[in-house]
Amino acid sequence: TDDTAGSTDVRIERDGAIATVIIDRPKALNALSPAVLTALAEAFGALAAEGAAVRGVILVGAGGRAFVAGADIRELAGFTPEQGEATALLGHRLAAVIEALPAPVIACVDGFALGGGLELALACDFIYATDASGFGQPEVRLGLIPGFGGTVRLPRAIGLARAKELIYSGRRIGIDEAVEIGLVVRRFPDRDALLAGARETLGLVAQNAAPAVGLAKRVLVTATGTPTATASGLEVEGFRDAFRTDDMHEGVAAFLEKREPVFTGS
Ligand code: CO8
Repeated sequence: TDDTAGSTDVRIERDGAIATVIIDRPKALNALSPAVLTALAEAFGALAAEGAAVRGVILVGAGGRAFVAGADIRELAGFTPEQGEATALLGHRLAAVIEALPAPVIACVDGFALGGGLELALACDFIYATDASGFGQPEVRLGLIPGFGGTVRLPRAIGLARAKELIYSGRRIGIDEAVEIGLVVRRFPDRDALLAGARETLGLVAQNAAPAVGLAKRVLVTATGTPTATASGLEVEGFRDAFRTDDMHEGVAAFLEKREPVFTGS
């Protein structure tokens, strides 16, 4: 494992082609200050710059009590409307960077994922979580609304009616309900099992053709929420682009020759 020092609140650990981005601000339950949002965008930007050398990313909170307990309420308290807007834009920009990364990003939730924390998890490709997790969009309890994709990605993840019920009530749900409604795709008994499970999945991803995984993510991210004809067009373009890659020709040749493919990531 190669540790790369980043900012004090966000750091990247590397294990070969798998990167782990750690939000390490446990005293505030990893709350997203503007500095943390900026550091996260820089971390994901640095991983994107590595291209096919990064095959998967795990996003996790340090401290064992929270993934992220939301925006930093202490900082929000004194904001003007314009500062609120700027912070929401920072969050949306971060989500765009995560979605633009060709490698899959798994949000590994162990503890609270609330408000902006749940929105951050929703900007990842999917969520794995431990039995000790709790989820919610409690913004209306503070007189706020979700500002970092909650009204956009939560309905896409769990359906409009369920998202409305969670956002209007501000209630917190546990792991049983989170799995039942499809917010969490896999549950684990504890943090070690959670991280091992995420690494195992990303290990499978890393065996596949990197350009194909990247194209699949591009289509899934950009097509979601668009009309059927638009989404289908995006899929056709992605399918076409796969034929431009060496790995596609290697993958089909290997199948026909009954051997294992040797992918190069190009
Ligand atoms: N911001 C700042 N500090 C926080 C936050 C937060 N969101 N959450 C917890 N903390 C701090 C507490 O103030 C406390 O600090 P201290 O020890 O100095 O008093 C410490 O973390 C531990 O917290 P608690 O003592 O409250 O721990 P409990 O176990 O009693 O409760 C909870 C844990 C339930 C998670 C509770 O802390 C809580 O409800 N936190 C706030 C959750 C919340 O409302 N989040 C939504 C915030 S609004 C939002 O996210 C808007 C999204 C728009 C984003 C725009 C771009 C980012």
